[in-house]
Amino acid sequence: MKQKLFFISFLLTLFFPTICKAQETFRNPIVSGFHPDPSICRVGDDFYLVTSSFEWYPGIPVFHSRDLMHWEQIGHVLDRPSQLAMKEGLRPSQGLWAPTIRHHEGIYYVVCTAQGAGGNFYVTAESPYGPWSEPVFLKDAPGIDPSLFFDDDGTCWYCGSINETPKEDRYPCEDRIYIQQLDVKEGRLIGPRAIVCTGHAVNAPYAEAPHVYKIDGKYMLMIAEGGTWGNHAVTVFKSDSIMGPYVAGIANPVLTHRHLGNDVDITTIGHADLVQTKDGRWWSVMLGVRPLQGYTMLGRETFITPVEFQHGWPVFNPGIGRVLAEEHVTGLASCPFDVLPDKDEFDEPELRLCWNFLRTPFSRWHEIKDGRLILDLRKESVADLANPSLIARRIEHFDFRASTIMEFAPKREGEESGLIMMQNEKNNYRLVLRRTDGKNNIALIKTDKGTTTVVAEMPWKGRKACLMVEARGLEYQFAVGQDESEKILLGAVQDASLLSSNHAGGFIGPYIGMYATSNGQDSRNHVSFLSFTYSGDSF
Ligand code: 6LW
Repeated sequence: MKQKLFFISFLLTLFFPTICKAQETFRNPIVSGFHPDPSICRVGDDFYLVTSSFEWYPGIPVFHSRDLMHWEQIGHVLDRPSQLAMKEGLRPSQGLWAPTIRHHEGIYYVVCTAQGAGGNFYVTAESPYGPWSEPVFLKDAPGIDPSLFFDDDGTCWYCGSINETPKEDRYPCEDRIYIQQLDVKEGRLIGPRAIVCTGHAVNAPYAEAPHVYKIDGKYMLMIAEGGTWGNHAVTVFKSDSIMGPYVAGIANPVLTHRHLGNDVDITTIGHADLVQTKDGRWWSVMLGVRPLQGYTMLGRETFITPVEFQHGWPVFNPGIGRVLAEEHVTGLASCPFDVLPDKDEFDEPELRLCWNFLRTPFSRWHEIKDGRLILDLRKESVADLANPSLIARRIEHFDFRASTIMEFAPKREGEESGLIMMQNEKNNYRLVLRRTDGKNNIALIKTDKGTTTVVAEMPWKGRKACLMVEARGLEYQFAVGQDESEKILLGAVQDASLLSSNHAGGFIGPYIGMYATSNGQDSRNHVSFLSFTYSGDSF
């Protein structure tokens, strides 16, 4: 299917070169759903972007664009268990934090923190499509949010944030940005380490997300401050030497939405990275939240805004000073890509790139065969901090419909399979076919802050079921049928805010997908998913 779409789009570009055509505005976010901590680089006419993926596997999605507006996922940086060991017990919101992508002399570098899974590391590749190398862990690199900067002489500089300052030491300054040389041949930090910044104000908390650039012969350090939620901000500093001293820009913070209050369409703007187009214009990507009645329903997403250097300092969205939901394009021709059909019929040998596992799957418990995704029922459940038989994708829209057609015959008490919507092990909805008291039922089960209740349950005959959910903002309506045309509502309208980051806590965003478990029992049973459809109403 993918090859076919690619071929059609190739033919179209041959015969209709205007497919890359001018447009006046485009919509933010550029990558919707849980995609925080973006980092970007350009190679020729191509832009590449990576975001954090935390405990979800494969790790670090890679996106490609030629116009900065349309981003297509082309792979993952860490897609082999040998590269990323997110083991049982890894807590939600641990895992991969804040990658940086850079390109130098034909090699792509991604540097990142694997929280609870080895610390700071980097990988390299000759192509952003992969394969990426095994990770090189930097044992002597403390903290989080690593970044790389290649100076004109080829020297590679590592920049990071030392966090976890004890509470009693937190005022006036806490987290510290440091720079040290990285020997990329040896894979280790060398030479002296300089603490270069603690934020632009004496009481600036959470100095993090650093990136270094060289602008007109000076080193510019750009960082995030204020923490990743409402007080998030971007600040800049300059120095004549890479190791400092860095002097804060007088216009700091150069970008924030903290002064706009909670009642705006986009909040928490921060954690930015810069890129320059071929014709010399600057753009910045950053994370932000689109609150829905105060709830972070889609996690932190990736936004973009133009930047202009005035008197050597960056001005974000000149004349406007904030990130807009609708941005004006500045000289970039629109290059959309072909979007896959909403319905995934598992007709390719590999899973689509949108599908993720929870933590690293060290054994193979799924199979794609004859247009079916088959999952083994295993003891692990979503309530465990494990790698359950669960394959899910990000929820990327406030309003969407999702359904999955499943064939499953529960044989023993406790066996269940179906649709799952989750933020973490303590906050989720499951619409499953299960066996209880010797009978097969469809049950809607809610886990809210760790407390599980059965919302609704009905007897079910046969092994086939279509499990459905319709989301309208803060409301979910679940339904079941023999196929997509039958719709028996199950339970009343449910509260979607249970899956929000405010309610569930943590840094991640909500997922929806397919799930199977025998709830601690031995089982040789399987479930077949024939299709999974997700269609969202854009913006
Ligand atoms: C990220 C850091 C942050 O590493 O959240 O609050 C972390 N700030 O920049 C996870 O996204």
